[in-house]
Amino acid sequence: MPEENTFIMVKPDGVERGLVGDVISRFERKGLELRQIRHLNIDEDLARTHYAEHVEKGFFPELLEFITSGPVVAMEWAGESAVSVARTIMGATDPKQAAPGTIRGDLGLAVTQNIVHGSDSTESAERELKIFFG
Ligand code: IDP
Ligand code: MG
Repeated sequence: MPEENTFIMVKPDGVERGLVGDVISRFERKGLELRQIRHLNIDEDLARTHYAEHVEKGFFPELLEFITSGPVVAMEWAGESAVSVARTIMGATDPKQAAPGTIRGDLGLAVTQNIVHGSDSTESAERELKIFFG
């Protein structure tokens, strides 16, 4: 199985609620490896770049308001099939539908404030890691 790198981010709700350690712990215990981490605020330009695929969607104004509302913790994680493994650990986009045992299933209720972002493919991971880590 291929070694992959993926981009994971604790969103403003997760940072505000003190869930950074819980999120990191879940990825560590799974066996993924933390490679890079930074704490930053996302401005509108960065939000539009990161969420380019969503800028025309109806929910984008709400997403923009949310993702720029406070600091985030951006990370690079590595490991075997890291992209899909991380998505499994995160759970479904809507925390109401996310399975128990997943980050979103255990810790969230609202679809916008869903605690964590994770790349959805190796191509997205490469693009997103470049945006946040150069
Ligand atoms: P993902 O984070 O599971 O990959 P995406 O479809 O890429 O989900 O959506 C990006 C983010 O936009 C979600 O994580 C969530 O914060 C927000 N979002 C997605 N769909 C909706 C919606 O229908 N209403 C409000 N916010 C949404
Ligand atoms: Mg996505």
